[in-house]
Amino acid sequence: MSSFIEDLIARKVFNNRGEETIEVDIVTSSGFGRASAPAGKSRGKAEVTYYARGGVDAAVKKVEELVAPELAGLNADSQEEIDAVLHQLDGDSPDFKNIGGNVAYAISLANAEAAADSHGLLLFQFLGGNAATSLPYPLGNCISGGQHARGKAPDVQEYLVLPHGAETFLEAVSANALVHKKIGDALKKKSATFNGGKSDEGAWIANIDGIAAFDVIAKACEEVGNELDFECSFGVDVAASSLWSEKEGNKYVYANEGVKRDSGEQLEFMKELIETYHLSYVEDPFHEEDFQSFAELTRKTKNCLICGDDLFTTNTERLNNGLKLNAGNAIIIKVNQIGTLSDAVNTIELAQRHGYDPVVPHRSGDTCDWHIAHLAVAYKCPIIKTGVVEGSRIAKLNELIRIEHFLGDRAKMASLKIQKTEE
Ligand code: 2PG
Ligand code: MG
Repeated sequence: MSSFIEDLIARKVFNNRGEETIEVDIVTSSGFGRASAPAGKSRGKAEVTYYARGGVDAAVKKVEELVAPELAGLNADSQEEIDAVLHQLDGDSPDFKNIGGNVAYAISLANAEAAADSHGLLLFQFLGGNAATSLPYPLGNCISGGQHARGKAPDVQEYLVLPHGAETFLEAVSANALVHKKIGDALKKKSATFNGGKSDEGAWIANIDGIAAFDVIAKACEEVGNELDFECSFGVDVAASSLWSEKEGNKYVYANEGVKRDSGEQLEFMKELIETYHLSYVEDPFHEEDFQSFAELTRKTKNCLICGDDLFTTNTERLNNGLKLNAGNAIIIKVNQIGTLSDAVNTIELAQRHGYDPVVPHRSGDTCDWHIAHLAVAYKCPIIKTGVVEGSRIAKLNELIRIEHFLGDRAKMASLKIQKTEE
């Protein structure tokens, strides 16, 4: 079976926000791969550029005229070589500005899938081999705030359930669905204006204050934990770069709460939330340049993943800055923050060598592309962060249910740093 690239086709498709995005098909002599790129709304400053001038239309043309002839005839099995050609064609810009990071993403992932298919393998098997048998825990977005919401929603961007006591992926997904539903019911009772509105990620949007949101999700997790007889904890993505304001005198501005916090107060606030609600996961509690505060919070808390998203932007250089200080103990891996699969794998490996847990997430603007499900299994990422409901989220969860089913007796849940209380 050979995996030589015969054709590469690009087209414009749409994501769940109705925004244009790029989809790429790669045909080899005996296989086929397809991938489409997601898009973030609360982006890190250090993320690569999504598209060069001219947007998706210009990108489609460029892929067909410039990239396709260069990749034709190459072996799709050599992912690193394919990704290196993408960097070369981009003129090795630091931010993929000439080709576009989302274009590189779609080509890189379509190539990986085409190579797997050429060997008659599923993507996670091809990338991870026989050792790829552990399923990630689904970290499910239940309440949206910040840049992902409108109205008087909480300032924190995401309230996320983590069913860390589940013994199977299917069990974990069922727990998340139940927590999401209970939260919807509770919001209906709590807020007169709640009309069942949801964000791009399928999380509820309600006019409640931030602390009320903590209480609602805490109660739902406790009830579901009791009903299903395993522990459900929860966490947040503060997305603190969106709250940070130099204009306001270097403060985190919680507009809906009507509170401003300086760096020290933010640290205390985060510590207090972690302790009060036994949070198992906190993403971006500080703005993207504050490595020091990440390090301090990591030192001062236990049994909680302190995860960098905008802080690291899947970039080895930024991760190295964090490693020097022990800033955080987990890292978000978004392939389209950096461009190619090979770049993202370098970051995952660096993180794992230093004991940081890689967390693979969706983006708020996403398609039904399910590749991240395979990446989580292939590279032993203990958590996949995605929504609980909504098509582009369910596409990833259902793919993991299929993978778990396919693995049968060999399937196990990943090991998490969070301890179960009975242990
Ligand atoms: C995040 C993501 C995904 P966005 O901040 O982690 O939830 O948001 O895709 O808008 O950057
Ligand atoms: Mg984030």
